[in-house]
Amino acid sequence: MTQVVLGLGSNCGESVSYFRHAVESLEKEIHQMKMSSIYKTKPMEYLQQDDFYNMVIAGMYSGTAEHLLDAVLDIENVNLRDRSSEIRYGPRTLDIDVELFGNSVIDTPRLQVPHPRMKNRQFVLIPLLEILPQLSDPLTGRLFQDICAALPDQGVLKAGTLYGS
Ligand code: PH2
Ligand code: MG
Ligand code: MG
Repeated sequence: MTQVVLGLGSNCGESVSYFRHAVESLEKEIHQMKMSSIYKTKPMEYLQQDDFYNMVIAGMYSGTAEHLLDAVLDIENVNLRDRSSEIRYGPRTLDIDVELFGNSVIDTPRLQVPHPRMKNRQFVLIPLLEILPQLSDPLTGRLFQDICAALPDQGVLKAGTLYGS
């Protein structure tokens, strides 16, 4: 079993419903799941869009990273993700990124893990640290809490939880 970390994001449609639906689907694949609160976050990389909701889940997974990627892409599709009509870094109903797959370092055209931008993104790091405060970056060994603290404030605010507030 491998400890995996997934980042969820949404800024169109019924964001919290997509998150609930995604978590229910992922619970079939991922054991001992931990989930962060939901955060309201300022858009990064492509700024002319609505604020996002983001959360992070982590747990134990027994398959390969490729299989996990297939599973999350299926879940995105079921939740109205339409890649054919979208702009890079732009609005989406549901985005699920594989942030970490144990300490594996994967660099293929389909999948890069650790996610190449996670270290710059408080919308990933802040929810991640809520559930796994002692985790460190497989590439450098640095604690994610130190990486996160060194970033400027990016406007990541706790907004509630998946099943209540
Ligand atoms: N996802 C992006 C681009 N920018 N900004 C925030 N705050 N949250 C996201 O999930 C996000 C983003 C591309 O996937
Ligand atoms: Mg993404
Ligand atoms: Mg993605």
